[in-house]
Order: sequence, then C-alpha cells, then structure tokens
Amino acid sequence: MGSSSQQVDARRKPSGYVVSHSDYGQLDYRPQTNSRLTFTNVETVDIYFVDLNLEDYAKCYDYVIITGAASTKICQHQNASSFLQTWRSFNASSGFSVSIQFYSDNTGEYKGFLFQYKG
Ligand SMILES: [Ca+2]
Repeated sequence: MGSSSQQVDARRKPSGYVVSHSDYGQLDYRPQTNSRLTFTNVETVDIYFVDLNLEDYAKCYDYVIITGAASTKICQHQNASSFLQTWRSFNASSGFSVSIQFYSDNTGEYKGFLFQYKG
C-alpha cells in the first residue's frame, strides 16, 4: 500500500526516468497504490514507456492516468501496447502541468513501469 505525491519542475530537470514505485525491478508494486507525479513549468511532456506491466484484466483494476490538457487512461488490457517503446506527447493544462497518477486495487500486483520523459 502506498500513497504519494511528488512534483518535478521540468525547467530544472528537463529529462529523466520515472518508476512506478521505489523498488521497481526488485519487487512488484503494492496493492492500493495511489501515487501522483506532477511535472510543472511545462507546455508538453514527451513520455516513452521503456516498460509497462500492470495487472492485465479487461476491467482495468490497475491503471495510469496522464492528465494535462486532456486525460489519458492507460490499461494493460486495452491500450498499454500503444504507449510502450514509443514517444508520446502530452500537452499541459492551462496551469503548465502534466500529472501522472498510478492506481492499483487491493489484489493482483505486477512489475510496474519505467518511463523516460522530456519536458
Ligand atoms: Ca491490482
């Protein structure tokens, strides 16, 4: 179980890598995760998922939502493959931010994700 909220100022840190949880690669993510990372001071954020491995079920119990000018929900069973290993651009909100929220339910944990970003 984990709940966290973090901000990255994209002017100060215009590129980098983000993982779904702190021990990504060693342990699966936790149940009942609700974490949010917000990029600030951006007009667009380009995101490249190196790895994206969430619970694969039609009902989309675990998911990622990327919210800027629009909101994009990523579900393993539905559209995850279209975000994997390709650069995707997300326009910021009017407040110049893009947030990535990761949510997991209380059962069925998987490896998680790793993405590269450019702000
Ligand atoms: Ca789950």
